[in-house]
Amino acid sequence: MTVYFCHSHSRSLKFVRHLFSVFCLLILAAPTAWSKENLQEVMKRRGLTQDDILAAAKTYTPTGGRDEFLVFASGGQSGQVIVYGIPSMRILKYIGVFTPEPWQGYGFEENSKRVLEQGRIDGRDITWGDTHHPALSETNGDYDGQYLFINDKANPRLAVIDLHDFETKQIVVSPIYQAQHGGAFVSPNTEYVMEAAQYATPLGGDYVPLDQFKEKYRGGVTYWKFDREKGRLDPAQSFSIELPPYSQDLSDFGKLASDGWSFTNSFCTELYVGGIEKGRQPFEAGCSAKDTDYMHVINWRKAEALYKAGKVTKVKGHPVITMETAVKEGILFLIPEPKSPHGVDVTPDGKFITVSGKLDGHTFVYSFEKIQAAIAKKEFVETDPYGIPILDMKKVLQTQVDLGLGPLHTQYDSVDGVAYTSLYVDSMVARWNYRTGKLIDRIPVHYNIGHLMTMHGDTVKPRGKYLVALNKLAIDRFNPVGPLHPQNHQLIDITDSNKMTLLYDMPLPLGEPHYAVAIEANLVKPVMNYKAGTDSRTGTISPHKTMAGSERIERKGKKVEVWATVIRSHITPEIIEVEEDDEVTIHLTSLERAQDIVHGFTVNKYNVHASIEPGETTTVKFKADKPGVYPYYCTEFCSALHLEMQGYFLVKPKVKKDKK
Ligand code: CUK
Ligand code: CUA
Repeated sequence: MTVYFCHSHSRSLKFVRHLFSVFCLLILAAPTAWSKENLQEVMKRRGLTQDDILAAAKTYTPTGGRDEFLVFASGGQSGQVIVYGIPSMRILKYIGVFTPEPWQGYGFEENSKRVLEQGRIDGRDITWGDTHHPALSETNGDYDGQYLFINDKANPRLAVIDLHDFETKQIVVSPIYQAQHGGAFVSPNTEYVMEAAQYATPLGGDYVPLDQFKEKYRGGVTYWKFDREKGRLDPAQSFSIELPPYSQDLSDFGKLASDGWSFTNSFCTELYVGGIEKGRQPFEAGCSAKDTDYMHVINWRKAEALYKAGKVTKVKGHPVITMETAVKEGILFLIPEPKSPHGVDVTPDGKFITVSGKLDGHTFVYSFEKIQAAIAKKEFVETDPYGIPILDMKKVLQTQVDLGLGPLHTQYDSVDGVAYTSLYVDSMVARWNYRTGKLIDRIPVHYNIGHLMTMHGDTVKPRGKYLVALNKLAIDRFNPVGPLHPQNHQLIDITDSNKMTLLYDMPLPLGEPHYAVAIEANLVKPVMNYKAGTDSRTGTISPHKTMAGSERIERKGKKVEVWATVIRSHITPEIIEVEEDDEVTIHLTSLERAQDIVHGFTVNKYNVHASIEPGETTTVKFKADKPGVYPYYCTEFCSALHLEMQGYFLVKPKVKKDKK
C-alpha cells in the first residue's frame, strides 16, 4: 500500500509532492510498525553478524525463563550486593548490607536498623561500605546455597546474608583492624570466615607515631567462627593471628590436599610509610622497591588449637596469637612472591596456589606438597625481621608463567588444570594450564579487568561454561552518562576449548563490584513468604505479631504504641491520633500469604519506611515532634485499590499552659 502512495502522481502543489516524497523515503528507509521483519532484515537494519545472533541466542532468555546460575556481586562503594542471572545477565536484586536500602525498608524500620547498628564503630553510624569480596557458604568445599558473606574494606566489617530470604542478618566489626581487605573467604565447611587486614596500623587502633612503624604497627588475619545452626558469626569464638606490618592483601583457604591451611599474600613488605610532601618517594614507589613480597602460609587448624588452649593475648578483648607464638609453634611461614602481588587462589584439588605479580608480569604456581616438604625439613632460607621463617621460593615453586601484563586474579575451569587469569594492563583474560604452565589462549576485554569469575570457580568443583570479566572501565561501551561510567561485566563463553567467545556486555551502575561468585541457581532455595509474625532480621516470631481483629492503639504516658495489620487493600487502624512530642511505635504485620504481595508503609515526612513482606512483622518508630496532619499509606502498588490503602496520622499541638 505504501507503493501506491508513492506513485499516485497528483498534479497538486509542489509542496505537497515534496511532503509525499519525504514520507515515501521514510517508509522505504525504516520498516514501519505494520511490516513484519524477518531475521535477515533485522540483522541488516541493526548491523548484526552471525556471531552476534549466536551470542544473542546463548544469552537471550524468553519471558518466564530462568537463569542457570545466580551471581552475587559486590556492590563496591554502594555497600550492597548485586544479584544477577547467567546467562541472561538480568539484575534480580540489590541486597542492602552496609547501606540503608529504602525499598527493602533497610535502615528505615527498627528491625533492620538493629542490623545496621551492629556495624557502628566508636558509637558512629557508618552507613556506607567498600564491599569487595562476597563468599558463599560451603559444604565439603562446594557452595551449599545457604549463606553469603561480604567484607567492608574501609570500615573493617563483615556481614552475613541469609540466602533463605536474601536479607542481611548480621554485621560484625573487627575489634583490632582499621582496614580489612583479605576477606571474606570461607573454609571448606564454613567453620570460619577469614579476613585479613590491609593497611598496617597498631592493632586496636590506638595512636602510635609512624616512626615506630616497624615495632608497633601490625597486620593480621582473623578467623571468624561461623555458627551454622544460628546462621551467625560468633565473635566469642573467633580469633586472630598477629602478622607483620606488610599490607596483607587477599586470602584463600586451602581445600582437599591443603585443607587446614590458609594463604594470604601481601605487598609493601618494604615497610614504607609514605611522605611525598616531605620530599620522600611516593607510596607507590616506596612500596614496590623490592622484587618480591611475601605470601603468608598459615596452619589455621593448629592456630585454632592454640587459641582453644589459651595461647593468646587479648587486644581490645579479642584473642590474638602473637607472631612470637605463631613462629614458636610452627604455624606461620612466608614465601617470596612476585612483585606487587594481587590475588591468591587455591586450585580445585587444593594442590597448588597461584599468585600474580602486578608488576612482575608472572603468575606463580606454588606446590602445596613442596611447601609441606620444605616445612617438614625446615628448609628455610632466612627469617624476616620478625623472626618468621621464609621458605626457599625456588624449592616450592611448581611453575612460573608469563601470561601477559598486569596479571591479577585467577579462577578455575571444570576441565582439569585449566585456569583463567585477569590481565589488568593488557585488558585480557588468559586461559592457561597450571599443571603444564602453558598459555592456551587469550581474549580481549573492555577494559581493565580486575577480578574474573567462573561458575563455582573457587570451589573444589568448578562448573565451567561461563566466565565473567569484571572490568573497571567501560569507556566507549555504552551510551555516555557523564564522567562516572557504569562498570562492565562481560560474559564470556568458555565451553569451546579452542577459543573463548564474548557473549554479552552488562553495564553495572552500582558501585565498583570487585569480586563476584556464581552458584548453580537450583542450589539456592529462598522462601516465598514468612511464617506468620516473623521478624525477618532475627528469624524469630515477633512479640508484636498481630492477627486480624487484634489491632490496637495503646498509650503509656508519652508513648503511643500501635499494633497494625496490612492486607489488600487496607491498613488497620486507619486513623492514628497522637499528641505533639509523643513517641510513636507502629508494629506492622502482613496478613498476606500470597507470593509477591508486599505492602510498603510510610508516614509522610517522618523518614520511616517499611517493606512488609508476606507474613512479616516489622516496626517503625519516630517522635511526633511536629503537629499537623500526615497521611500514611502503602508504598507498593499491591492491588487495584492500592491508592486507597491509606490512613491519617494526626498530631495534636501541645496546649501551651503558660499562655493566659
Ligand atoms: S581486589 Cu578489587 S580488583 Cu579488593 Cu579483590 Cu582485585
Ligand atoms: Cu498495599 Cu499498596
